[in-house]
Amino acid sequence: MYFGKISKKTNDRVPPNQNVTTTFPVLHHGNVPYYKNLNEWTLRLFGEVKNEAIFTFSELMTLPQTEYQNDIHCVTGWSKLDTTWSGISTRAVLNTVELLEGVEHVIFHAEEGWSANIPFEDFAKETSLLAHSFNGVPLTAEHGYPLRAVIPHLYFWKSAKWLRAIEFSKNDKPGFWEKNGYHNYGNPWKEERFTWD
Ligand SMILES: Nc1nc2c(c(=O)[nH]1)N[C@H]1C(S)=C(S)[C@@H](COP(=O)(O)O)O[C@H]1N2
Ligand SMILES: [Mo]
Repeated sequence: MYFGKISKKTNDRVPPNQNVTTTFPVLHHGNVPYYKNLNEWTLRLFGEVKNEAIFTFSELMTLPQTEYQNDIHCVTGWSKLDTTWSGISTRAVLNTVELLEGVEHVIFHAEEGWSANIPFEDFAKETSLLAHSFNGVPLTAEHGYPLRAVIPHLYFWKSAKWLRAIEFSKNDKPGFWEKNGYHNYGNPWKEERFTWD
């Protein structure tokens, strides 16, 4: 009976047509950047903001740090439960900028011009974060070192690896996968996978 309860609870956590994996697959388009020196890296906040901001990695590390545990769901069909990330909550990031009126969308800009769009509301959700560590150790290059978005309530393609800028916008700007047929929002519970099916 005890195990029955546990597995029911687990099933409630797995969106339709997803399979739980204990591995950690690596998925992306383009090349993995290998930073030798974090002096080469900055994070820019721009768009509908009163003042643009550019953070070095060490400046970001002075912001309040949080550890989050959540489940992630990739559109290709794997889900990974109880992943532990540490970093800066998007709310803490928002405390550093003064937004202009009418911001409704956020666009993550990564290396090589890759991008992903999410509604502002989803960016500001309390479970959304910018992660620098997974399971207590810095991200590997393949998983997004030095900083990636983690937006666990949407399919994992929204969770930009190798994040370099965050744009606040009045208008929506579909990103790399969204322009290539992925759903614009990507709710795993509604199976918002592709626009061609
Ligand atoms: N910069 C960048 N971030 C990206 C991608 C990408 O192609 N480029 N792919 C996304 C996709 S499709 C997935 S499923 C996840 C995979 O993250 P992982 O490799 O850490 O599992 O990263 C997302 N973030
Ligand atoms: Mo993906």
